[in-house]
Order: sequence, then C-alpha cells, then structure tokens
Amino acid sequence: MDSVQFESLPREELEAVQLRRLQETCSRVYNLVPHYKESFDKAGIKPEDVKSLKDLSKLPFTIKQDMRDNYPYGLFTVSLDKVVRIHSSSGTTGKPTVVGYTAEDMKSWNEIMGRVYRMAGLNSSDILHNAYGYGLFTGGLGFHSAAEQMGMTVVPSSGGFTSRQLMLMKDYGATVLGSTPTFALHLAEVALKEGYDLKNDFKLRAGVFGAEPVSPGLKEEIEKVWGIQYFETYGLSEIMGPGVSGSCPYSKHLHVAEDHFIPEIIDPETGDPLPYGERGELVFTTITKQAIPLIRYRTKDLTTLFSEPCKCGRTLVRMESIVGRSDDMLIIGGVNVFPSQIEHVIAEVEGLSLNYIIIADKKGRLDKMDLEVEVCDTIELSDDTLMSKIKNELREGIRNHLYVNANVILVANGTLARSEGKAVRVIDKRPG
Ligand code: DLL
Repeated sequence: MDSVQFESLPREELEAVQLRRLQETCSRVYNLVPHYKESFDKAGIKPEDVKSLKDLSKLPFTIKQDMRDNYPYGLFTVSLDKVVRIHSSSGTTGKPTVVGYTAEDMKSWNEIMGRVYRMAGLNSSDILHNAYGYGLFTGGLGFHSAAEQMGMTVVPSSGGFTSRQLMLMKDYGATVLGSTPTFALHLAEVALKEGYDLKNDFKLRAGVFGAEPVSPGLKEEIEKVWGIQYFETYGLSEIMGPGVSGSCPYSKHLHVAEDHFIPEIIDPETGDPLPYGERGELVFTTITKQAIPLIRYRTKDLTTLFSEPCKCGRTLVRMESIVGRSDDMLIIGGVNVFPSQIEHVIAEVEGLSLNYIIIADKKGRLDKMDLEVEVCDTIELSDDTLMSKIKNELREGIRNHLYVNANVILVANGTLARSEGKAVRVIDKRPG
C-alpha cells in the first residue's frame, strides 16, 4: 500500500496495519535494545502480549532522559553501517539527543514530508525558499530532501541574512516559504522597511510553517501580510523531524502520519491515557522506524486529538496546534532551550553563582533571550575587564552548546529575587 492510499483508508483497515507494525516494532526493540528488554520486563509485558492497539497503554513510556542514559547510540536497533544520517536536538543538560536514519527511514521521512507538501497543494512546479536552519536541526534538511524528491526547486537559504533572503526570494521567484512563523513575520517587516511590495514583488502563494508554537492571530497576520495560505507542520527529531503531522486546506488541525506513528494523549501528571477530544500530553510510538524506534515517547507537547472525518477525505486523526508544554522547555527562534542546559553552562564559568533568570522576549518580531546571572560574592562588579571576560565566556558557551544567542547581564550577588518554593528560572514576556 502506498502512502497516498493510506491517507484515506477506512479506520479498521488502517488500524490493522498499525497493529501489525506495532507488533513488529515491539519485537524489534525487545530483542535488540537492552533498555527496552529491561523496561518491558519491569512492566511485566512481552512483545507477544500486544494483541490489539488497546494493549499499547500497557507498554512502558520512553522519555528524553532514556535517550541521554543511552547516549549516543544505545537505543539504535541497527549497526552504524546501516545509518545514513544523524541529527540531534537539545538534551536537557550537557549532551544533545541523538537520532539516526537508515535509508528506509529517509524514505519514510520523505514520504511524510511529501504528504505535508501535497496537503498544502504543492507540486513539482513549486520553488521552495527554505529558511529553516541546515545542520543538525531536522528543519532544514527535512524540508529539503522531501521537496527535492518531489521535483520542486529548492533554494537552500538556511536562516539569518534577512535582506539577502528577500532578494533571493524575489529574484528566484519563490512560490513557497519554509520557515518558522516568527521568521516569516520578520521577513515581512524587513521587506516593508526596505520598500518591497509584498504582494507584487514576490510570487509566494503558500508557506509551510512550524518548529514553534504560534497563536491563531499570528497565523492570520502572516497570511494577510504576505497574501499567502498558511500551512503548518509539526514534528520532533526524536520521532522523525518535520512531517509528523501537517495541516490540509480544510482544517487548521494537523493530520498525523498514522502509517508511521501512533499518537496518544495522556494526563501529564498521572500518565493515564485520555480519550480523543481531551487535552493532554502527546505521546508517540513509531511503527516503521528502523534505526531508532521509540515506544510511547513522551513529547511534553500539549494538544488534543480529533477523530472526526475531515472534509479533505483523509481518515488520519488530527491534532490541534500545540498549545504549550508540560515542562519548562523554551523555544527561542525555533531553537529548543532547557533552563537546565543554561544552568549547566553557567556552572562551567568561573566567577558565576547559580542564581540566574532567563527572560524570553521579542525584539521587533524576533525572539530574544536575556540572561541575568549573579556573580559570586567574591567578585567585584566594578572590575570591567573581568566582567567582560565572564560575559564573553558565558555567551560563547551558550552559543556553542545551545546554538542560540543570549544577552548576558551580570548582577551583584544577592540581587535576584529568591523564591520560597520552586526557583523561578524563566520569565516569558512574549505575547500569546
Ligand atoms: O522543531 C522539527 C520541525 C522542524 C518541525 C521544522 C516543524 C518544522 P525539534 O528541534 O526536535 O524538531 O523540536 C521539537 O519543537 O516537541 C515542539 O515543542 C516544537 N514544535 C515543532 N513543531 C511545532 C509546531 C523540530 N508546528 C519541538 N507548533 C516539539 C508548535 C512545534 N511547536
């Protein structure tokens, strides 16, 4: 069965395929990954006990910490000679989360991103201006490979260099923009400042946006200012990258690629499964992944699943756009940032205490991050040379480990408010 047929299969047929793939995946991880043998045994379940999709809820969860504990390749089910690509994303501290793809995984990824493009009405005559970052982040290359495979013309511009991007978009005749929603608005703002006529100088007709949460108002603003249709994709590196779900023209909700991943919603506190229609934490089980299959991976993203039929004819369940996170992860300009990672870097810099506060805000349309840190009580704030050395070291450390820029503000020991209960590490001043 091909990917297109799968999109509108009657539910019973779709679920039969899912069950078979789930059973194969359970055997695979149980037999090949010590972590899973242990966690299945601890939960008192064997792969052959999975007899229906309802049995999914008996399987153990996988969390980000499990990936860290098995860093870098401990959860892989193939040897590295079968792995053709590595990506990674933020870990909660020190080491990043590593994922690998076999050639077959790449085929699946292209298939699901291809579906996102088809749902957006794109085809081989489109020109994709791809402003997602290229590199270890899955955005750039994930968008790139699938578009190329579909025969689109890809302009691999990557992030940054706003004015140059605008020139390329205009001159090369981009019809589709791939970027974070924030960057799409920033591009529009700079274009207007530079005197472009957004509707007539550009040939854009659609955008495929994702990688960060966005309010409905902001989506409308992007559609209006650029005169384009807004399509969304959601995804995460642990599961695959962009393409895990995507919107169609009939619904702002996103169809989940259920031929590759089984979604569940759980209560983030208790871990109990919640029915469709109720909001909770999104959990995915991969059912075709070869290199690093994951069982019941807790995304920490909060959303709702809907099973009602969609006007587009697809029977794949839909998820609402992500409404938040059940942990403290921040997304700054599309880059995931955990306060614990920042703390890890602060701890490495001599002269700093571990009293800090992260302030996420907007500068124009773009995200920015201020980081206020108390120096140790033995350090004089008036020592300019020392202050600039500490500042640079911290800024560089953060850039190297987290790939984001922080505006570092050093303050005297004892200045930052102390909290009676859990320390307040983050103030998010961004609207929405
Ligand atoms: O952000 C993959 C991606 C790239 C998706 C480009 C869409 C477009 P990670 O870097 O692993 O992967 O970050 C995953 O980003 O758990 C969400 O919290 C957030 N996220 C991704 N897509 C959306 C979205 C990529 N459409 C984390 N809306 C996820 C809201 C999103 N949040």
